[in-house]
Amino acid sequence: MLQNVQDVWLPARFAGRALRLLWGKNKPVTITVVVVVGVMKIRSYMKKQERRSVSRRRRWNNAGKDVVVLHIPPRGFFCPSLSPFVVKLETYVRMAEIPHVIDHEEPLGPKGKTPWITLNGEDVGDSQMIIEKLAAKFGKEFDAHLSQEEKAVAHSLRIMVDEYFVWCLGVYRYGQEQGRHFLLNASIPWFYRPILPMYFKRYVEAAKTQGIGRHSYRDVEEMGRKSLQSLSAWLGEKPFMMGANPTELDCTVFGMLAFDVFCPPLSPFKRMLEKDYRNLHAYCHRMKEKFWPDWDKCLDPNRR
Ligand SMILES: N[C@@H](CCC(=O)N[C@@H](CS)C(=O)NCC(=O)O)C(=O)O
Repeated sequence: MLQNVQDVWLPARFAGRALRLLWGKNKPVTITVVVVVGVMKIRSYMKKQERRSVSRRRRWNNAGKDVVVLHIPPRGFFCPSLSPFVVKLETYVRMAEIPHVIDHEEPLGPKGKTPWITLNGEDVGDSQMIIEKLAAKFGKEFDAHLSQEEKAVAHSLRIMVDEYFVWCLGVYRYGQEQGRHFLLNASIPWFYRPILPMYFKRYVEAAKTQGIGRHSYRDVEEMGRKSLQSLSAWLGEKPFMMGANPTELDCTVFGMLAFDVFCPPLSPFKRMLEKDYRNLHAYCHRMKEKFWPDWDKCLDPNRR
């Protein structure tokens, strides 16, 4: 480390002195030198990035026939991912026992979102589209045995969780709590920290466009409660959402609730799960035990 600091610091001091000298003697030449060196540095950085991206792409495309490369952000301290959609997809891949490798280098995919996959050289984004594609390709449609009515219920519950309840959580986490959960649950590189408030602000704006972000925090909490109440009532005494066996819907529900069940800080939703909807709480533990026996090994050990 000390060696590295000296490697950078000494040449930088030397260059600074040389530039000061040159500036005193000839300003136009100094400016030209700074511009030329700057352009050369930027070009060499861009070339290096290009080479890295080519080698990464080669690695992903050569992962092996029918091996899924799962592109996701680095692990969390208490939950393998802070993203409900990542936990959803990874749970599905485990449920279906599809061979896969994890990539943390490029978490944002073709749609600018995480998770995404590369399969036999093809990139696919969006957890639901990926699950449907994998289910068809590997013959792992866990809801194939359901009646049309049951499929309709499973679809509606999935939409409630993925497209509605997620906003209730987001308004709480990014709006009311201003992203505090992020800092408690994952190691965020120092250079990302100044950008985070911008990301949270963008989310709050998106929630306003969606509509839910225009309600008071109290109202949003109650809207979220109704989703949890519905899930809890539907689950009842069943081991899994659609009966005795797990289906795709379980990946969605577990993915969305895992954070509140397993991670700090205490939130209104965590409290609801612990006090009012205990069957959902127990269900999350059941899902974790069944599909994530290596849960602890999938956590970031660098917890402060
Ligand atoms: N419908 C997408 C949603 C994915 C999503 O919203 N991911 C979030 C993380 S939870 C994300 O990538 N956010 C980054 C951004 O929007 O810039 C899916 O099911 O995969």
